[in-house]
Amino acid sequence: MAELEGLHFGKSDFVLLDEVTMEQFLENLKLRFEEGRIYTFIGEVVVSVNPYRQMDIYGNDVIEAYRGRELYENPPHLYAVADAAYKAMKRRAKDTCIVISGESGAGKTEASKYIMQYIAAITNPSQRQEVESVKSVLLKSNCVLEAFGNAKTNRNDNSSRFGKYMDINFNFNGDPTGGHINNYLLEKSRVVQQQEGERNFHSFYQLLRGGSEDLLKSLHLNKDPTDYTYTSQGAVAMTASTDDRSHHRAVMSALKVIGFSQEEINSIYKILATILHLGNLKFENEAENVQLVGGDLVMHISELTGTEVESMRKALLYRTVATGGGEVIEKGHSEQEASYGREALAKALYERLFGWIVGRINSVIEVKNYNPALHGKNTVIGVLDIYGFEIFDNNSFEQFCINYCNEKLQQLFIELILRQEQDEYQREGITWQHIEYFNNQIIVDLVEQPHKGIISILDDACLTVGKVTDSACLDSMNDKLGHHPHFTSRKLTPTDKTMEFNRHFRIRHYAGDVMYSVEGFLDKNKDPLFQDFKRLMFNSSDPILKEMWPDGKLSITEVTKRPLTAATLFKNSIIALVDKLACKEPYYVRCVKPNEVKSPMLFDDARCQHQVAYLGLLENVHVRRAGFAYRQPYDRFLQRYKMTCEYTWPNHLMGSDREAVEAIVLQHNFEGDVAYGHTKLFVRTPRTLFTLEQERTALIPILVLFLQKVWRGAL
Ligand code: AOV
Ligand code: MG
Repeated sequence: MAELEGLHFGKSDFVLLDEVTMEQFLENLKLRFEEGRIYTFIGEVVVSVNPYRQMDIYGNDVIEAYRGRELYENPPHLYAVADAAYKAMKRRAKDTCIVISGESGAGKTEASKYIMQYIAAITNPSQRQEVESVKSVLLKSNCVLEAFGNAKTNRNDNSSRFGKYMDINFNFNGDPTGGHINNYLLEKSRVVQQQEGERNFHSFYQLLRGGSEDLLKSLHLNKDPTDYTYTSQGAVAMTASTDDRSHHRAVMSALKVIGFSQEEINSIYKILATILHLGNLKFENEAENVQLVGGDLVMHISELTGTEVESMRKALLYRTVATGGGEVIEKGHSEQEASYGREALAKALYERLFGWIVGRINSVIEVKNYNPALHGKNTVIGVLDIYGFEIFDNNSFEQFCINYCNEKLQQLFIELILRQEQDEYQREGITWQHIEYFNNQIIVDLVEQPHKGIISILDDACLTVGKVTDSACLDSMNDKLGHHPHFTSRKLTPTDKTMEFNRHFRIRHYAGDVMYSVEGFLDKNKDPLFQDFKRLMFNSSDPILKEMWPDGKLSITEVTKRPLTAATLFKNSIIALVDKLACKEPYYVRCVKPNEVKSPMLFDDARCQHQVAYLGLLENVHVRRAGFAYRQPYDRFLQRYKMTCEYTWPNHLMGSDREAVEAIVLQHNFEGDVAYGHTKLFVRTPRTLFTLEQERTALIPILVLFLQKVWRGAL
């Protein structure tokens, strides 16, 4: 509200738009972006536009300005949302969560870091040592997770290639006592393959560029990333904005602050080096059997993984299989199988390393010895920074999972925003009119429904004995989903020239149509890794590596149960995530990417319009306006506007604040536009508050003069 006076910055809340149309919405967003106002409210939701430049709006003075204030007292900011979530948690002992969404490069991760910094800055005023150390681990964990989970993509030089949900626990004082990180679907295919213009995860380049000579020598590595297949395919080992060397130092120091031992850090680097060497292995066919070219690499790999050279060589070239009769035989790989097996191992090593690092951080920040009887209720703020909706030229299994996740979150958004509104009206005894909105449950069902959904069809195909091809799986989808309004394929719409025969299917997502190429779906879903590798790693002499491979304990004849498929594991984790979020009071940050070229100047209307549409922002404004755009507790309303009414200024003599508020409303003839709740005044149209604000702004100089005269004794 405070920003209402600065009208040339546009409307600080989209509910104040004269008309809720896409044109007006975009015009306001653009105007504010161009004026350097990157945040705008929709009620309690913050819409953020990536400024692509350093803004001087995150300093301690700004933090102080937002601390403990009400949302509408300051201009829109991430800090306002962070403070609202924190206040709800502290004052009302509510678990809250901040959900940050938007497409790749829209600014989610940066927003999550500012939110964490804000929470760290406003807590623990007495500087208690144990709280300070929890805070520093929480903050430092970002640096480590970004090193291992982020990479340069064509969309973002520091793109998170995993989803992150972090719970921060608080004691009754409102100080952080610990936390927990959940990670979702690391894009492990990047370890072995990068597109033109992209890089592998930062960690590899940081090690090569930043590691000391001694360290690199002990790992048998050279400094140059172009020497390694896995760090050179995208042909951009360097990026302008990524200083690998200084990041390496920062990560080393963060690991130490968090509490990783030197031995653990050594193991991490040994695993990274192993992966780089694995990528350089070459296989060659020799008289039917595949052989390894050059012996040194296998020696290095076995040294770094604490395994026998011979066992490593064997695992790379053969697999052990149990026959029906319980007999165990060794079967030589084809060249393709050997190469495939090596890639699967490299990906699994990295994925497990990442999972282990997250687990290790969790073990440090986990709340220990918390006794609610002694310490009061333990409350939580969750922060979700997860990949946004993705539409690429070629969409594969990863995009399918990511977009499904966004469908789930969108549903939660609509449901919670509506539910919250309805709950509040009910609590305050106000009648509420139902709002129509697109319920995307139908798309969620298309993907996740047992027996009928796409994931289930994929799983069935993966479980089928014998060779099932991707296109046979697509046939099965066509049979079962042909009638579904949000699913189509070339076979179902033969005249559609945009789809290649039998390879593509299209889902009509809430955010737009996405065409998926079914190629590789089954393999990525099954995600097979030869048991020989698992056993080998489990038998490593490096206890840390061994710890990452508990499933290697089983011998070949004991492995009977098929592990869950990748899609099902992901589905289960997302369902659990949604359950976690649904029981918390949600706060939202919706990030918009202004252009594709990382420019601080350019507001690309078409791109922004698309994002506003699929983030459901207009719907959000409608929902907010259809009910009552604003609500304020009587005492606060009175405090702010009492100067606009003769019966309430400077003090009222009425029985209650509510009656005094009624007097203000009556004096301005706003009766038709408000409703009186039990504790709050509800205002339907923004214009009402707007008028009051204008009147207040006009009165302030007069009052200031008046007060100055009083002080000087002139009156
Ligand atoms: P993302 O998390 O939404 O993408 P980031 O938070 O990594 O996007 O932001 C991308 C880049 O935009 C950052 O590296 C900054 O250069 C710039 N940026 C974002 N927000 C700000 C800000 N508030 N101030 C200044 N610069 C900013 V992805 O992780 O790719 O979905 O998977
Ligand atoms: Mg990110």
